[in-house]
Amino acid sequence: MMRRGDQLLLGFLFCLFLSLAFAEGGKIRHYRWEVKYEYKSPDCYKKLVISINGRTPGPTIEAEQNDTVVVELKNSLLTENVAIHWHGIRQIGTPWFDGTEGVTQCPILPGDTFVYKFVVDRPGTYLYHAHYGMPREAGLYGLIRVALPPGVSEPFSYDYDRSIILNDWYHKSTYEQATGLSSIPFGWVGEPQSLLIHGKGSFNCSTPGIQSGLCNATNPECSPYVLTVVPGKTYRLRIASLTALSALSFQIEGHNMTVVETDGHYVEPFVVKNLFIYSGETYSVLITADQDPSRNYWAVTNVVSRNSTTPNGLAIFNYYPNHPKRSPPTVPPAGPVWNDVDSRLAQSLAIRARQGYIHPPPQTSDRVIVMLNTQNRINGHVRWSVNNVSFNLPHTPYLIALKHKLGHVFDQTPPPDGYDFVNYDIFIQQPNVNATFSNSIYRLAFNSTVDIILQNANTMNPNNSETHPWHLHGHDFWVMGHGEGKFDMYSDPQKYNLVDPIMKNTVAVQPYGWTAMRFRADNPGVWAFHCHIESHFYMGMGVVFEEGIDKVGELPTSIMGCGDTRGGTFHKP
Ligand SMILES: *[C@@H]1O[C@H](CO)[C@@H](O)[C@H](O)[C@H]1NC(C)=O
Ligand SMILES: *[C@@H]1O[C@H](CO)[C@@H](O)[C@H](O)[C@H]1NC(C)=O
Ligand SMILES: *[C@@H]1O[C@H](CO)[C@@H](O)[C@H](O)[C@H]1NC(C)=O
Ligand SMILES: *[C@@H]1O[C@H](CO)[C@@H](O)[C@H](O)[C@H]1NC(C)=O
Ligand SMILES: *[C@@H]1O[C@H](CO)[C@@H](O)[C@H](O)[C@H]1NC(C)=O
Ligand SMILES: *[C@@H]1O[C@H](CO)[C@@H](O)[C@H](O)[C@H]1NC(C)=O
Ligand SMILES: *[C@@H]1O[C@H](CO)[C@@H](O)[C@H](O)[C@H]1NC(C)=O
Ligand SMILES: *[C@@H]1O[C@H](CO)[C@@H](O)[C@H](O)[C@H]1NC(C)=O
Ligand SMILES: *[C@@H]1O[C@H](CO)[C@@H](O)[C@H](O)[C@H]1NC(C)=O
Ligand SMILES: [Cu+2]
Repeated sequence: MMRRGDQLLLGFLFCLFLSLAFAEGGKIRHYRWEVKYEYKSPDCYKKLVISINGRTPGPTIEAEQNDTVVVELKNSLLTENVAIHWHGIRQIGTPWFDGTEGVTQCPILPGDTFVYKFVVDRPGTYLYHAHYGMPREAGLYGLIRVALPPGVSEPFSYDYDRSIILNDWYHKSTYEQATGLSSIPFGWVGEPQSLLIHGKGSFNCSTPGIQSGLCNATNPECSPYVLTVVPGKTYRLRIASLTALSALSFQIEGHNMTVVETDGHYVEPFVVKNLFIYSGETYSVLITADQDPSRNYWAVTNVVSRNSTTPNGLAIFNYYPNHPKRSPPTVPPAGPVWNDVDSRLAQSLAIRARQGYIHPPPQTSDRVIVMLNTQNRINGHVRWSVNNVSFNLPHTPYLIALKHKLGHVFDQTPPPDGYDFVNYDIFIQQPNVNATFSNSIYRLAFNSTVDIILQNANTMNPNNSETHPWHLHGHDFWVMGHGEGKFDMYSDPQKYNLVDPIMKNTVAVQPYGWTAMRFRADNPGVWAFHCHIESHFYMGMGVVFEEGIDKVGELPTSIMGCGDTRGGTFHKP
């Protein structure tokens, strides 16, 4: 019989062998995660949160380019399903591990373990989060940092690499929120109670009506996040937003920031005092600790684009060796006003690919899909729509349905490629706000070049148009242009940036504006494209693209088990 020590040694040697065997194609990064409910007080108010291995934000995945990430995910949520999306990872060759329940997989049932395995093929800053229902905003999110291989350096230098995730935080459970959104009369989720900087915020416990014992302002869980810096050093700060609703500005009092990366692509550097960041985006900025080192400074995040009641989020930019908890002697800067659309548009227009790292876009496209973003009513429900179609998911995930030719499980009529440009006034409340439900999808010719024009419009409220950050799965796209008002199909394409457009996976469309993007449909699979505002997607603001389904390899059975894939009664193609 083998002694335990020998077994461990053997196991160790085996692991060593595995990592050596895969050394050429990158290392294996193995994570074992347990997802469960826990009481936490991230903003001093105690509520049930969803944690990964006891933490929210969850553990950061650290990998090198071309490594394989393996996440063994155990769902210990008693009654709730889960799935995790690896946001910004294109899943080339593994479309079934995109983690989009209803699109690429069945949900992971309570008690089950699911293994995700995918390659991180590009350096940069990415995210992961729950993509089933609304649990993302209950705390199920984190960062993926992919480093360059040893010996390769970034086109900018810094002394230290740090990261923070920004989030907004609600006290109501996601169940209450989802129920309100799908009820008649409609119950809106309202503005978040606080903003979190890397999982820490500060709700005012003296707010009238707060049940005693639930909120404790001196709980160390909600002491402000501290970013300690050494005077004179330069920091790369990776900033990510996973807000449920809010568009944010982020700034560090008295310090400028140089934007150098977004969504895994190098940006031609530009300096900002505050960074606008939308849900689903990541940025790297460089900050030099070159101010008076005898004091600390505020890091502030505030809501923009909504006339919000949410108080600003605060963290401490701590100059070593000052005490990390020492409050800065100043009043925190208020941040930009919420309705200054011009400044936000200016930042979007300033983002260009870095010289030397430009991926030239195709100069023409094969297909143009204009997507009118509207708020509507269907049978008394408040919904969001694209070209008058409000999206809902079928029971059988599209990837499985398409691969196994289960044509009956979703509507086969394609959704519209545009809207009535001539007669639709984007600036007014519509006389007829009715729209239709559909689970139909866009089928794209494999390897064709597709332009998407996001066209914003007035909501069902007077003089109101909202900001929507759109996120595309399975691809990066070129940001060809942004503009105000109604997109003109004849003149606006002439203003496209065909020279050095940035590539991204998430981009915002501003109130009453348009955003044009281009991508190549060259990643066989089925990919969601949706507004990253949790409640908007829940209310139908999304579409699905299929491309090259015939080139998708055999699907793992682990993604099946729901809808028409139950019990494997269908036949293999
Ligand atoms: C990563 O893998 C791709 C495809 O196999 C290869 O072209 C590239 O050179 C690799 N990069 C690194 C840094 O290993
Ligand atoms: C907290 O709320 C109480 C009651 O509304 C108010 O008096 C107090 O000024 C608030 N504190 C802060 C820091 O906003
Ligand atoms: C609040 O938290 C502090 C620090 O953990 C603790 O000492 C104190 O007893 C708590 N107060 C209440 C009312 O629970
Ligand atoms: C920040 O940048 C602005 C504009 O370039 C400049 O006027 C200001 O002096 C800079 N502030 C610091 C602290 O470097
Ligand atoms: C913003 O909301 C506040 C109330 O929270 C209101 O007083 C103010 O008029 C609003 N501003 C605009 C421009 O709608
Ligand atoms: C909109 O739909 C409702 C049913 O939900 C219907 O009663 C109403 O007539 C429709 N309005 C128009 C203008 O078609
Ligand atoms: C949207 O669809 C509804 C229901 O089919 C229809 O009544 C309405 O006219 C359509 N609106 C637009 C702007 O196409
Ligand atoms: C896709 O299209 C590009 C540009 O036309 C071409 O270079 C490439 O070979 C095509 N790839 C495939 C897999 O067909
Ligand atoms: C909407 O905006 C227009 C133009 O700015 C203004 O004339 C009108 O009074 C506003 N209406 C409302 C309901 O705020
Ligand atoms: Cu939206």
